[in-house]
Amino acid sequence: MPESGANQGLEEARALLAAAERICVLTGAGVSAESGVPTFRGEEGLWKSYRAEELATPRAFRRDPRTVWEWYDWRRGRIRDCAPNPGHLALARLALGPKTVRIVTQNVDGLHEVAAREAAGDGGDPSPALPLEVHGSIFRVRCTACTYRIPHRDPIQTKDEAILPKCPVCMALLRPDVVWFGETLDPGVLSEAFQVAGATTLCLVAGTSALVQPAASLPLATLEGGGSVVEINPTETPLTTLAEVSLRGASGEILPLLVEGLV
Ligand code: BJW
Ligand code: ZN
Repeated sequence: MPESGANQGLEEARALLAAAERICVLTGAGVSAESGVPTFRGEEGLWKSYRAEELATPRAFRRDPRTVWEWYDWRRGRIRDCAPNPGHLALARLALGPKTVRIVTQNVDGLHEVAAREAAGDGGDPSPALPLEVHGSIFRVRCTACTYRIPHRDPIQTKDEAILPKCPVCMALLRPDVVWFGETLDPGVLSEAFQVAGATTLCLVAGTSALVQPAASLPLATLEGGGSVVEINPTETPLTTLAEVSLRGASGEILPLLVEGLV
């Protein structure tokens, strides 16, 4: 039964987390909302009245690479100024603690990695808290024609199509190294994510509308494997009725309360 009574739900979720040997954490854009990163769906997800589904596609990039790069340049600028929030940091602390935890994120903003390094501290090993990024990274670019791929954080010049970034190897257009609608996810990353989700005792799902496949099916793999799901989201999602506990609220507030005492 989904449980939304604030305190009771929190205690129940805490008990599930405490008992779990292996935890898979699935995050979405909502986890970064309190850092100032816009989510995709809903009013605030709009940019110049475009929906993500109209811009995050290979077709949109083929038709109008300048507009698509302009959107990414705007988002990269917003994200560059953002820092991890208490939700990212709580998850990083959980993953660096005694339990076996794997963070799987749909986010491309890199904030889980920043949180992992911050939580590990100088000389600490952040690797247990580094996420599996199933939709890529907004701060990497790759060639549309060859295998060239490189980290890239600087602003992109988007005034004219002729000056969009080009591959230094073959001169074809560079694009953000993210997964667009209609594109397949990296098979190695995807199979690792499903393997982790299927073998986990608890899948903690935070800040995702759970609409975009195949990531939205990861918690279903946990349920099929006999594990349970705890959800954190201010609104209901298609996962809510399947979750053992569904906590209504902001992940930046709930996650620190949830992991308190476990790490
Ligand atoms: C808070 C909060 C706070 C707010 N605290 N929470 C099966 C059925 C139907 C369709 C498909 C299917 N299989 C594949 C498809 C097609 C498609 C798909 O899923 N479409 C759906 C829309 C129906 N999937 C694909 O095309 C995928 N490829 C694929 O499957 O290949 C094989 C194939 C191809 C074609 C046909 C069939 C098979 C690829 C999907 C790639 C998604 N890419 C994007 C863009 C990434 C790059 C970029 O950032 O620009 O990924 S789209 C966008 O959505 C982004 C996100 O990672 C993803 C998920 O969004 P997310 O994170 O859930 O964000 P929101 O905004 O939706 O939700 C935020 C939530 O936070 C809300 O619930 C808020 O309430 C909450 N929130 N504040 C906690 N403070
Ligand atoms: Zn190239």
